[in-house]
Amino acid sequence: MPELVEYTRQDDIAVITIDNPPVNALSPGVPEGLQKAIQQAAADDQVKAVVLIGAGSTFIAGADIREFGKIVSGEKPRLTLLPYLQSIEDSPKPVIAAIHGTALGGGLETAMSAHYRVIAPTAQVGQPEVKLGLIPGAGGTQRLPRLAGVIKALEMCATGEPVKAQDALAAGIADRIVDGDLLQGAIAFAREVAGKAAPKTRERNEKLHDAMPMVFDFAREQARKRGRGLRAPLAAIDAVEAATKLPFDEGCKREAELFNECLFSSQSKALIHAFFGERAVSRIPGIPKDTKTYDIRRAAVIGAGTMGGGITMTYANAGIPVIVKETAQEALDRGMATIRKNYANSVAKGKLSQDAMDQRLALITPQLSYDGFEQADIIVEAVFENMAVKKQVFAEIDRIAKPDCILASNTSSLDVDEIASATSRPQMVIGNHFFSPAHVMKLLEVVRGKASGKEVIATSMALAKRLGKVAVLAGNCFGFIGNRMVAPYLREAQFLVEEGASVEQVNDALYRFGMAMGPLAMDDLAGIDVGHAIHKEFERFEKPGVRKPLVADRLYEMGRYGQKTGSGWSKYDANRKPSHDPEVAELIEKTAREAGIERRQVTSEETVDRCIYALVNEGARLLEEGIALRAVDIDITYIYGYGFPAWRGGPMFHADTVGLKNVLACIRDFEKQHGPYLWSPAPLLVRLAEAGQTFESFDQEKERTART
Ligand code: 3H9
Repeated sequence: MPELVEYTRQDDIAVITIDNPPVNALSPGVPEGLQKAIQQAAADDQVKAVVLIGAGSTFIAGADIREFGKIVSGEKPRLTLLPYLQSIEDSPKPVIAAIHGTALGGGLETAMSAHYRVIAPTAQVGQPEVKLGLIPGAGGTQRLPRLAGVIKALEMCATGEPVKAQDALAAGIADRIVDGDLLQGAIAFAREVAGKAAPKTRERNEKLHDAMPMVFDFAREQARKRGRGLRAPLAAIDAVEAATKLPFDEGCKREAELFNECLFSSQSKALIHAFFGERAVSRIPGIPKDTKTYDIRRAAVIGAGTMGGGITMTYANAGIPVIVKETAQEALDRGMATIRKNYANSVAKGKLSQDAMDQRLALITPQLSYDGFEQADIIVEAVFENMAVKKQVFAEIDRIAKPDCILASNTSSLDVDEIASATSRPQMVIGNHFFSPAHVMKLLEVVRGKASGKEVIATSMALAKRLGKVAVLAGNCFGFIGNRMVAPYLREAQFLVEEGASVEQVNDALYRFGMAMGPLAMDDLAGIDVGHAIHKEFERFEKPGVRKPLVADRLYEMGRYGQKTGSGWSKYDANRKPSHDPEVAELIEKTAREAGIERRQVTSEETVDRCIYALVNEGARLLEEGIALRAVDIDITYIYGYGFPAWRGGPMFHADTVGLKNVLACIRDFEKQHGPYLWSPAPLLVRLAEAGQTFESFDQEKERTART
């Protein structure tokens, strides 16, 4: 086994280097190695001080997250890093942590156990554990308030947001910023402090008195608002509060109790699943990491509407020059005005500087012609969701684009192969489905047509990262992963209102489940006209005689397109705040009466089960068909594209957590009540439930290999 911690000496200074690629996590062997190296330095008469540094691109990125699952399953004993870190603080010779890259979680806790911290100007430090449903568990909630004050510690531990080097210096977390060579700067610092009494954070209590009780009340109120339903931020606040009431060791005990409570929670399992999932979706079977990618230096977008405008901003935000083309001056002006307004709003909120806004706008070239398209490395079509229109656009760009230009469609549902057939180069065609607002939403659904080249797929996945997106690769079918699943989800939401629930009850039940917004609120945001256009394309797949939702089409006929027209399922004021609309309630009742649907009381539980299990059942079909590569691809699609609560891990992970047998039993009940066409359980769900397995364990690649 390679040494994870290396001990060397530069004259009178011991240098301890953590070398555990890729991020120097505190995996088994590292804390032990650290302790041993500290002892070695203590025993070495030549050594006056110790520098602790990370090899590679970063200091320590925290505990090894992969170990947590093993602890929860009982495979490994509970993790206790405290004694190891205590041995750093107890070192008789001053220890200086030298931070570059990131010192996160257990990494910052290690650095805070050292007597001093020097930091590279580009480095960041943070306690991001709450993002994994955890709290700092190696003294972070006790040491950070002693170094940075209670308010800063609350902010960092409860939000999980890192702070930059300058901020760390100002807060007292770092003692010095080192420009230039970090190791040499740290050694110079070590020589300055060698022989002096070293300060111990556990003994620094003066900063603990800057907190009044209301500080904690305020922090809790903020945490509840920010993370609806989340336990960890509240536990982190409790632990920091304990620092102000208990001696250090007692505080650490309280921290450990809270840490363990969080570690064994379903929220933490779900968030850790999402953490690794976000990284797993970039691994595509059959497309190795070293697949050639195209260099994307210039982009062009067709359409300056809501989607085209957002996509244009996304490219400009990533520093890529982009042409945006419209067919009429008025539409182009409107699109550019929206782009300017969006940027100006960010400047007004202090999220963007005026300079940055000007630079981004300078990267955008609005125009009515195809001039310059011949130089674009990628062209993204974002026109109306209609096959004939899209094919015409693709035929046009095929004539203009250079041979190695990627031709991407932002279609949210249409057949990518049919779109590609309008060109002479289907291998260069791919779906790049952005989510509205495209410059904000993190998901990019990359849709592979049957001819899409490997390099084109690899480029899209890599480009997404550059654009600040998380890309999920989907196969080509109507609606791909996201919208194919959303169809039955919205269908059930609409059936429920026809059966007796109010629009508000349906929205509220799913909101309380944790969705960013209820399904009918989402329909109003996305646009009932957009749903209608998709529905028209979808009609050919419908089976005669099978129940279908009736109200949305009527809303469309009434011109109630949702938020954009001030009315849809709800009424909206000038600030887009929704309210109950009696006209819609009446319309729903009338429609139900005419269709002979008996109205009844609908519970929140039924509402959630019908909507969420409709998602899960369709997800299982997508998984079996190979449209989604793995269950986690569906989960990430829903977390980043549809506001599914990350602390439930996505729809498929949620189903695994509930237990597939329970999900299947519920779906079978719905099948009895509402008929097999809508509710017959997906064969994969039946198979996994009966075998006592999970979606997460299902390996579609293996199945495919076994079948062939
Ligand atoms: C903690 O510390 C609890 C403590 O209080 C103590 C409790 C007792 N462990 O993100 P990347 C992997 S909780 C294991 O693509 P980047 C990652 O999966 C922890 N693996 O790189 C990926 O693997 P693969 C608190 C980890 O440059 C590879 O490293 N710390 C860990 O874009 C590269 O990662 C955190 O929450 C880990 N801790 O970003 C920090 N971290 O190549 C979590 C990463 O196989 N990490 N990996 O897919 C991060 O935020 C980012 O990884 C970081 C680098 C910013 C460090």
